[in-house]
Amino acid sequence: MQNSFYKDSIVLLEGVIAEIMARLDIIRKYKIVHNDRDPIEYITSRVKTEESMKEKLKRKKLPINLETALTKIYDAAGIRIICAYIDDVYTVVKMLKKFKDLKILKEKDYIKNPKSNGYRSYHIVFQVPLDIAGEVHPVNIEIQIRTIAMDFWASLEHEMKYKKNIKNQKMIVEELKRCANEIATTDINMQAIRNMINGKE
Ligand code: 0O2
Repeated sequence: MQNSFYKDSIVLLEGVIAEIMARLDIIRKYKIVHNDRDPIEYITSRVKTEESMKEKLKRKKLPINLETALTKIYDAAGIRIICAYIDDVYTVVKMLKKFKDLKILKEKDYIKNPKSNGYRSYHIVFQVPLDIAGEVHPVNIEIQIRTIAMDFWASLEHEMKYKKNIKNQKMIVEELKRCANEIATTDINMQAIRNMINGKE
């Protein structure tokens, strides 16, 4: 079903994910070999489903076609990097920015500037020069980097977004906001404790 919308471009979308995953894998292994801390807990990836892409194009009042999906929407290919601590998130951002061939198209720090609903995450969209048999294809990928706690919250909030006719929605939204603030405080406290354990404070 997905192939019918993305057609031959599925190779590029899966290719860009594989390319970034491979680069991250090498850095992580290199850090471990050199007794440096691996800032990443785990990584997930996905090609946005045809249904979700069409819904997003519609929501943004854009024409529903492949060209627009690949150029005007930045998250047809997406990677999510989950870290234990807030400092790790920024270490990963620095790590990614060291790839000189990746062009930053968009960057949003929803950790320093959380969304009004409480959403926290660091987003970067890169344009990656994907080399396929000597032919370079510029392909966009959205990378979301966040803590385990932020990810836990975002998964539940995302579930609510896609459910219709939820009872007590107003109360749930308020509760989620309260939890987001509690989680943010816990993330900061965990970081502070870790710094103390490691003699940084
Ligand atoms: P899905 O179903 O996860 O793919 P913009 O063009 O900047 O106005 P855009 O392109 O949506 O908006 O960019 P943004 O804000 O960086 O969001 C991109 C993705 O981040 C979203 O994709 C979500 O995955 C995630 N995200 C952003 N805001 C929220 C939020 O409030 N809650 C949760 N749970 N996730 C969020 P999609 O396509 O909206 O959704």
